Amino acid sequence: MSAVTLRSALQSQPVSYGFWLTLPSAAVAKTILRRSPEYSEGGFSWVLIDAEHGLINDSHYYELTNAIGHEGASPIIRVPWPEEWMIKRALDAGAHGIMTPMCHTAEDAAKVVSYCKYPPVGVRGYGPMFAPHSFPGVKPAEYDEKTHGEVLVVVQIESRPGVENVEKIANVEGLDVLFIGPFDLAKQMRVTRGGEEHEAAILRVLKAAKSAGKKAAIFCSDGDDALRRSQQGFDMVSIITDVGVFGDGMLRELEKAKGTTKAEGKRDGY
Ligand code: 3PY
Ligand code: MG
Repeated sequence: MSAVTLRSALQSQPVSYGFWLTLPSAAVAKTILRRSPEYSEGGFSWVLIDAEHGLINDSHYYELTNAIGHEGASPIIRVPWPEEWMIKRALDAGAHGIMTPMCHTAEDAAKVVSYCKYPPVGVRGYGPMFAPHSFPGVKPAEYDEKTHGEVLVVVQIESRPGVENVEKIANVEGLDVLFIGPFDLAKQMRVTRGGEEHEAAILRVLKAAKSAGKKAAIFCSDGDDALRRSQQGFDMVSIITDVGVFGDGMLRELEKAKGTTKAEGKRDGY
């Protein structure tokens, strides 16, 4: 079994469930994970620490990766941009995997793989003083020898060139997961989210990932959306964001308190 929880989950579970952390709060992540079953019993195997659009920066990484790693899930950091130095800082702070936005070409993907791996495979700079701490039971030498090579490399397909080049991207060695950002995908392609072209692009990415033996993942607005995507064959789905739950949950209870419970419509946002 890999020290990277999500890698084990992707190998052993039909679907790997995760959620989006946009607040820099270990307490929020732990509260959710403590209440959930183990991933092998249907719980979460990963948490996306969102340093692209969330209120999270690299001074939060160490505490968040440790909190999540020790609750039995993999902390995956979405860095703001596919920059070498950003990826290095996220891995050194203890990320079990890296997600990068806006992968347009196979060259983009190959660079991300290279930034995630030590030489001779890649170019990652050396200095993992703190990286092993978020992997329960992993000793420093074990991180160097094995675990670093198992960190997950995830790129987001969320642009027209990304879709047009997706078969080549999917074949990049060392890349583990193609992750669709449906919101950017629609905006960048200038098509309607949920419309025919958008769905066709999503299915093309799914097919390319599967044909290349890679995992396919997608951001979902809620559990219904996540169920539909997993039934389509996605291996990894996020079910909602932390703030999505807080906002919707508070409103639902307020409506109940006022005796004005409304029928809930489809959730359609972040
Ligand atoms: C998108 O939908 O663009 C995403 O990146 C999901 O967070
Ligand atoms: Mg996006």
